[in-house]
Amino acid sequence: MSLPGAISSAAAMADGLPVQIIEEGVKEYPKPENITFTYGTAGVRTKGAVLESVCYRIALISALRSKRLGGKTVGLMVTASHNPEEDNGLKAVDSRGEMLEASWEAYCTQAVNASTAQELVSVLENLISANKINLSTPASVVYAHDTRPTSTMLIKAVAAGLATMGAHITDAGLKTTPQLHYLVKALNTQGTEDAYGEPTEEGYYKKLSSAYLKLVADKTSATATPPLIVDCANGVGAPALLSLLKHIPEKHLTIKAMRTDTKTPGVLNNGCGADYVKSNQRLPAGYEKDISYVPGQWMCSFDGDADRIVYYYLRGPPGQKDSFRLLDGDKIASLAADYISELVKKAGIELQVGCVQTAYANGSSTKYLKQRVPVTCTPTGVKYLHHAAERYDIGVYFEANGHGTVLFSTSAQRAFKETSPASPAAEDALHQLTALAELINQTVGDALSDMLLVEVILRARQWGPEAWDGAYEDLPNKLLKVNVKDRFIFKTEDAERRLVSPPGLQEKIDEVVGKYKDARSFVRPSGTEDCVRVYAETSLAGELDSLAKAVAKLVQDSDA
Ligand code: 16G
Ligand code: MG
Repeated sequence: MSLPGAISSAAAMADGLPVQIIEEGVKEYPKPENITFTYGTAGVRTKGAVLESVCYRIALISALRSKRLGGKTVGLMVTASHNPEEDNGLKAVDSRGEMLEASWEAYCTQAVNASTAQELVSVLENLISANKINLSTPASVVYAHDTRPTSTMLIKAVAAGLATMGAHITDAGLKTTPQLHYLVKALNTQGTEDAYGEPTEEGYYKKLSSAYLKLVADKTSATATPPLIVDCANGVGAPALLSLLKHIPEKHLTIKAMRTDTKTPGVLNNGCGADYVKSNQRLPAGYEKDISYVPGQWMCSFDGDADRIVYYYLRGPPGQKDSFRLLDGDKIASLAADYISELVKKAGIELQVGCVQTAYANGSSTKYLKQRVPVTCTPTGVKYLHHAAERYDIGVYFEANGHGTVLFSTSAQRAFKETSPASPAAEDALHQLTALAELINQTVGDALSDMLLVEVILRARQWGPEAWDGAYEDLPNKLLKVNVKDRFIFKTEDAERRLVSPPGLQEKIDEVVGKYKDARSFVRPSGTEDCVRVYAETSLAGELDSLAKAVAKLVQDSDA
C-alpha cells in the first residue's frame, strides 16, 4: 500500500468516506483520458495497461458491498478470461459466490468513469444513501488474479482501494476464477451448517477429489486409456489441474496436460483454449504434430481463467477432413441433464430438474433437452443463466461456449440425505446425487469440476466419444461479427432472440430467415466487444453461409 495515511479501522469511517485518501488514490491511479469503461456481463474488460484506476475504484465499491452485506466477505477477480494476453479485467463476486448484484453494476460504471475525485465521491455517496449503507460496519474482501503479466500491477491498485476503505483483506494470489468464487462462499459459510468447504485452495481440491473418488471408486475407466488430453490454454488452469491431480490416483484419472506454459510472454489463449477451439471448430494449433493420436482419444480445452470447458475428439487421423468433432457446452448440458434427471427418477424423489440455455444453444440440443426436462432460455451472461437455474430444484445451466454448472437447491440436497430409499438402486442414486452436489462447483462454471463431472458420467454410462456425440447432431451454425457505429442502438427482447431496435430491422431478418428451410438467426450487441453479433443456424449446411451473410448485410445496411 503506497498511499500515505490510509486508515486501517472501519470505525474511523463512521463520519463519512475518507475523502482525502480517496483524492490521493485518484491522483496515484489517474483515469486515462478519452476512455469510457463499462462494467458489463464480465465486469470491466479491456487492455490491462489502462486498468489501474478501474481496479482502485471497484475496490472501493467492493468494500461498500461487503458493508452492505453486514461485513460478509465479497470477492474481486483480476482476469480477462479467454481474451488475448494483453487484455485484463476485474469482476466482483457477491457473498454467496455469485456475480455482483446487477443493480450495483451501474454504480461501478459511473465510478470508473468519474473524471475527478469529487465526482467519484459523489457516486459513492449516492450508492451509500440508496443502499442505506452503514459505514461503520466492517468490510472484508478476498481477491485473486490469473497469470497475465499486468495482473501483478493491477492487484496493487485493488489492495490500495481496499486499504483506503479500511477493509479486511485476503490476497488469495494466483487462482482460477471458479476457485475465487469457491473461496468467497466457503469463507462466508465456514462454521455454519451450510459450510461449503475448507476456505483454502487445498480445501477446494480436497472437496472435488473426494467427491469424484466416491463417484468413480467402483467404476472401471472409459477414458483412462488413452489419457484425456487437456489443453490448459497456457493459463492458470495448468497449475490448478496439476494440483488437483495430486489428490486423484492415476488409475482413476489419467491426464496428459498440454499448453501449460504460464511463463513465456504471449502464449496465453494463443492458438489454444476453449474459445479458440469452439470458435474455430478445430484442434488447438500445432496439435497435429504435438499429440500422438489414438482412436477414441478424448480431449478437452479450458479457457484462460478455467471457468469454461469444451470436449472434442477425432473420428479419423488429425488433419483429415471432417474428422474433428466438438462436444461443446450444449452437449455437456445434455449429458448432465439427462444423467441427473435419470438419477432423480431412480432415487424415487419428486424434484424438478430443469435446464437453462441462451439463444446460442444449438437448436438440436434444445430439442433433445425438451424431450427430457423443462428448458428455459435467458439472455447471454452467467448472471442470467445462474438466476434462472436457481428456480429449479436442480438447475443445469450451460452456455454453448462451455461455461456452466449445476445448481442443487437446499431442499434437493436435504432430500438426497433424508429420503429413505425404496431399493438398493434408489439408495445408490441418492448417494450419487449427494456426491454430485459436492463435486460440482455450485457458485459458477468451473472447468476442473465440470471435467470431473463429465468423467463421472462417461464412466457410469461406459460411453466412448461416439456414444456421447450420438445423442443428437448439431445443426450447422455460424457466428459473425459486424462492426457498427453504435452497438447500443441494437436492443433486444425475448431473451435476445428478437430485435426491437433499430425499428423495422427484425421484420427484414424474419423475411430473410423465412426463405431458408428450418432456419434461425438472431442479432445482439456484444457485451464484451465493440461489435454486433449475428448467429445463424440452418438445417442444410449448404445454406448456412448465405443466411449468415444476408443477415449481417441487413445489420450493416441499417447502420449506414
Ligand atoms: C462474458 C460472459 C459469458 C458470455 C460472454 C458473451 C460472464 C461471467 N461471462 O464472457 O457468459 O458468454 O460474455 O460475450 O458472464 P459477448 O456479449 O461479447 O457475446
Ligand atoms: Mg473464462
